[in-house]
Amino acid sequence: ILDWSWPEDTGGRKDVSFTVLCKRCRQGQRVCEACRSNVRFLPRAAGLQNTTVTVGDLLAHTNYTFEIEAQNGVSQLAPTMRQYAAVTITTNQAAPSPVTVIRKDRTSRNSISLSWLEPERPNGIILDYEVKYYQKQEQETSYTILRSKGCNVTLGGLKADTAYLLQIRARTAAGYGASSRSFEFETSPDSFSISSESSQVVLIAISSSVAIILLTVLLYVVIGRFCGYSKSKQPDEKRLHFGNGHLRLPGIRTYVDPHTYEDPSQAVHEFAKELDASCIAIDKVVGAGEFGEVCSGRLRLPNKKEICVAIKTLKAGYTDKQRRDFLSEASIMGQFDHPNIIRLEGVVTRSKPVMIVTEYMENGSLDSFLKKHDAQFTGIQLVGMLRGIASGMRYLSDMGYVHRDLAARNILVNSNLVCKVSDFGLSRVLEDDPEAAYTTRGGKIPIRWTAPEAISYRKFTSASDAWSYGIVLWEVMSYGERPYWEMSNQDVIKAVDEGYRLPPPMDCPAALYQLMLDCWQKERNNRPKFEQIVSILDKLIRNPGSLKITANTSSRPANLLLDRSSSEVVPSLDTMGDWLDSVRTLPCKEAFSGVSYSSCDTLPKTSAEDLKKVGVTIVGPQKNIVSSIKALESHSKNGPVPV
Ligand code: ACK
Repeated sequence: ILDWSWPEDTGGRKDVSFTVLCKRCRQGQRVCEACRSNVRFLPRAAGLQNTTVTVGDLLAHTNYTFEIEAQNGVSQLAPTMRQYAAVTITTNQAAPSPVTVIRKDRTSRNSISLSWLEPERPNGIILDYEVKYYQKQEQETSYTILRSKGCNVTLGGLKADTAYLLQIRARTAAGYGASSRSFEFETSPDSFSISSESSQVVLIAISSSVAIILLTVLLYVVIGRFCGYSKSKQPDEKRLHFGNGHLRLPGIRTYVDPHTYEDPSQAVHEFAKELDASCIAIDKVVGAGEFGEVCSGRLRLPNKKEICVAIKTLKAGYTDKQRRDFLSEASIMGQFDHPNIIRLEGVVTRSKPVMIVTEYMENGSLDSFLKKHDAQFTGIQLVGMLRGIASGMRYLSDMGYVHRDLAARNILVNSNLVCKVSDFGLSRVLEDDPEAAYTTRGGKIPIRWTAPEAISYRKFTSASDAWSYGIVLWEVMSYGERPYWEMSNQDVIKAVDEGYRLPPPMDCPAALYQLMLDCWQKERNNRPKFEQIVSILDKLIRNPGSLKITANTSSRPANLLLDRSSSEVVPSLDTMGDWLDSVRTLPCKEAFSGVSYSSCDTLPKTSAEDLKKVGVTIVGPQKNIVSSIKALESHSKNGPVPV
């Protein structure tokens, strides 16, 4: 959306209009070309009466220059050069299109070499490719993932004479593109056969090798015991999966719990880079964390460009446990590499204060960001943010990491509206969260965001993260409203257990409300997986018209929450009465019938006390009632809506 100001001098005429010229500028080229005709201008590109235009159908990750020229009836006669204001922008990266061409370069009994062509539309800088493969007969129940920076890979350790299926997808900063179609290949047959004469020799050779290996293992174990050497298995397993410059992920569990290390500070150095404090400049304090201040600043590494960073500090006087817990977040974060997960730059542990340095997110946490920009985003923008969060969560669940504290306050937003999951930790996550409350079983849990099975018997899984995602969805669509408003934690637990669910936020698209209800299924196996959530949101983004059907509930007895079993997402309501019925603010509606008010603008100024005097009790947020009356008024040709 381009906006500009009126020219300082209209030439003394009233017939001023504006023309927008679009140019596409390729990287490194000085001359730009006119944009293709498929770039759309709303309302149009020429003869604009207002000082704004919406430009659509631009390509991702492309430089555009827009020249805006004011003209009046005599502009053609002016001898001077064209005068215009210009703005150059680069569109954000998007997910790449699928890889379509895959070539088999070489096969052997237990390996295959492949290469492929870059996707037709990279839509950004390709960070890497994910190659997923599995034995055809195992039907994807167990698969291996390899990451490759280039367009070729060699898969080793395969079974001879076996059919495999393989898919490749590319990744840009905006996330993964769709996977390629399945590519089938077979390894060569096992030709290892020996004659009976030579078999004895081979058998002896094999037996001696086995004996040597066994002896070595025995020695290793004995020496290990003597030296008091013992270490968790998992980190070693993980290290084994690195090879040929690729991160190899067998199956899906690759997250390593730093608590499996006997010495957690070893885990930090395994997963996080130690930074020299002299490379960090602290600018200002931006917030407070459980362990100390959160600051913004800059990080300049040798031979690298300076970047903005957030710096979490550990306050002086900490205990050993506090230091361990503080740094466990870095050990976890350092294992992730995804555009929707906050990126760890490194840690400072060898000097004081101890620090965790991450990328800087200009717009801070999502809950306060949404409250600050109430009703200012389009549906597509909100779904874009939600898609990012779901994509980050899909990555975490693929890694076998359960977040346990997914909430809008733990999502950070950067200047491009990209949302990233943050706040990692183990026990710390919940200790740190002011929303977390002690349950009867002694655990500390953010009740409003947590699935019933996690509250009652601490069953935290990716399915309980999906429940929390449903709550984040509700928070986003209601611009940072507090889930269940001021109900007490005990009442929330009881209501949810009885089958009640949050109602749709005002103007919430039906498809998104349905997704929330699906995430809040009591039976955790019926909740959507993050993979499915991402694909549902992608479909909505591709078909923005689907967001126009909004969800409201059918008339039912007055109750703040919705019963999941009988909730039906029905199309939007047209009249004020319908809407008030739908949110079941019946006393409010009746009272309003007796109170004349000239415009909804007076309503926010009416205090809850005054409303009480005329018998009105506001259930749910007054803000929502006011904004919906405003919305109805703006649609009504006759001004204020009579109530
Ligand atoms: O809403 P905020 O401004 O965003 O206030 C909180 C505060 O620190 C305490 O957590 C802000 N914060 C945390 N991490 C980052 C980051 N990586 N970039 C910018 N702000 C951050 C958060």
